[in-house]
Amino acid sequence: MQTIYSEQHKLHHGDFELIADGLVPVFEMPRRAEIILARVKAVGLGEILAPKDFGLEPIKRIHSPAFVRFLENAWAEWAAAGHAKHALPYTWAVRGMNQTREPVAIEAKLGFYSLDAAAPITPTTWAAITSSVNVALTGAELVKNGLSSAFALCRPPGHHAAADYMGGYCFFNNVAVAAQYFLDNGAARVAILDIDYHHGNGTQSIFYARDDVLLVNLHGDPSVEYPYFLGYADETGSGVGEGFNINYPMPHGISFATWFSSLELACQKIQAYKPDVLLVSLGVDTFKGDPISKFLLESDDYLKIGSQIAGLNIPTLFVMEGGYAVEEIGVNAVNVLLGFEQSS
Ligand code: SP5
Ligand code: ZN
Repeated sequence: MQTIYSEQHKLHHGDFELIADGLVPVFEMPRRAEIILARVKAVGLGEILAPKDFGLEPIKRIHSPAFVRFLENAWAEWAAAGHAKHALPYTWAVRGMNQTREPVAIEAKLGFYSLDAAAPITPTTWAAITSSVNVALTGAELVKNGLSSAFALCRPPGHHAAADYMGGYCFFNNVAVAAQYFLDNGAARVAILDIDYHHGNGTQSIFYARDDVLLVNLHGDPSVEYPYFLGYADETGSGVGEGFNINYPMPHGISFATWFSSLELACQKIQAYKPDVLLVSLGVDTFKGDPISKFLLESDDYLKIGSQIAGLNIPTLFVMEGGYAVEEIGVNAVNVLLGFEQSS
């Protein structure tokens, strides 16, 4: 399997994120991608390719022009306002406040275009997030042109980002942009399987009213787990999209066997949909050693996940999302790909 990777990811390295313990050093760091790349090389997974530049048009098929403009200019505006530390939001428009009028002050724009204070913007974040999308799009092009699979080693991740907000370490929704690319280049139906520990709220929100994308999410129960405000089982899609959004929320501490039975159900739904292509939002923060998560998967379990996905026999693009047990992230992520290859 070919891997698409760019050194440009290193240009995004935020300093702090806000969690329950206060401002803490970011969990989402460059070393994550470096460890995965090292593992790809160590096992000889396949060729490693640099991304092509697809420009902003494919991004604007998913994200609003105003949001794209905000991200492109955010650091310059933040610096011009006299701030030196990495940019984080701290005020949000909640129920009853104006959620549609873009404010002028960059401090306000940050809250207007975000879900939380976990996606810090640095002077070079823009270069990294556009590169991460290009990694996903390059993988999509390879699969569109006939490869049976590819691995987009995206960083920063994307599945918490919606059409017009960032959050949860995510800025552009890489997997959503890639899915739309397939649809714009000949595919009639695509499926997205999101196995990151956290619900992919951004991807859900982007495709919620559509029937050309089947989205299946396996994740921690949002009543007790981030992103808290989306990801329940009764969110099944709206309008023509009714039935094309499927959530499998699961409690903290769930066994792999129970988690895997949800994956089997997910695969049945995907099989029945008969998609032209499958995209996998590949997060390995389900690992027992993950510092911010509460599932208990072990490294060998990831081989079985890959094998199960291969059983669908659909052209597949893997898109990297979360995973914060940094030293083990390479083994865990690449085990999914090895399990897939061994059963293909
Ligand atoms: C892409 C991705 O996986 N984003 C995840 C963002 C999660 N942010 C919220 C983390 C809350 C952590 N709370 C537990 C802290 C334990 N010390
Ligand atoms: Zn996650």
